Amino acid sequence: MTSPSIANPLAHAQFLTSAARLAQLPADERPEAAFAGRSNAGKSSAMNALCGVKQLARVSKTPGRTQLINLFGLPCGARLVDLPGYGYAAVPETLRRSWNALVGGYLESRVNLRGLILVMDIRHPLTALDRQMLDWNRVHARPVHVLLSKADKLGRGAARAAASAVKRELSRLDPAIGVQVFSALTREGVDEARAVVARWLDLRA
Ligand SMILES: Nc1nc2c(ncn2[C@@H]2O[C@H](COP(=O)(O)OP(=O)(O)OP(=O)(O)O)[C@@H](O)[C@H]2O)c(=O)[nH]1
Ligand SMILES: [Mg+2]
Repeated sequence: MTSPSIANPLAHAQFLTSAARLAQLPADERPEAAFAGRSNAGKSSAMNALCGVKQLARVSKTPGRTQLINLFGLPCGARLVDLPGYGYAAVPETLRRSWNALVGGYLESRVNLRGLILVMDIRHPLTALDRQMLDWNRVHARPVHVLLSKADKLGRGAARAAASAVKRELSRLDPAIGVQVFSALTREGVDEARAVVARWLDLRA
């Protein structure tokens, strides 16, 4: 349960900078938690919900428009990272390749990345590219937590069944991967997801 007396450890996040290339990222000495997922899966909405602001990360109705790594800073110096989405069919090959270099490079090289929130539309989980993200991430065996977003689009029973199926499937890959139902719209699962990120970043409310 959310209590107004409990402060949000992810409050007061502010836009820091965008990077189109790895070289444009800020020095990697501060802890970061990254949000990844298919275009339109609800990454920006999830980040906004966790931070408790409406428009921190831009929410787009046009899939695939966010092609940059967007970084947000918390007052303590830790950062939240909105990674560009993937899997949008109309993206040309050159763009696909630059996305590979940017996101793959970030996941493989970023030593201060403490954990990866992988956002999947609960109606279309575990795409081939979601699995590729998990593969890239496995290089450093970083914690992964899956948000099955837009749960409000399904009934409760169907959402629970979808979550169990994804859990079962992922536990074969790595039993440590967290999986939860999430909705930025109804705020279902916001507290649980926020607690995971706060733990990764050593934040206290
Ligand atoms: N019903 C419902 N719609 C949602 C939810 N989360 C996001 N959306 C909608 O889904 C669309 C995409 O949301 P974004 O948060 O922009 O998705 P994204 O993954 O950041 O998309 P890109 O940055 O383009 O990759 C928007 O129209 C949102 O309003 C949710 O929990 N429930
Ligand atoms: Mg986005």
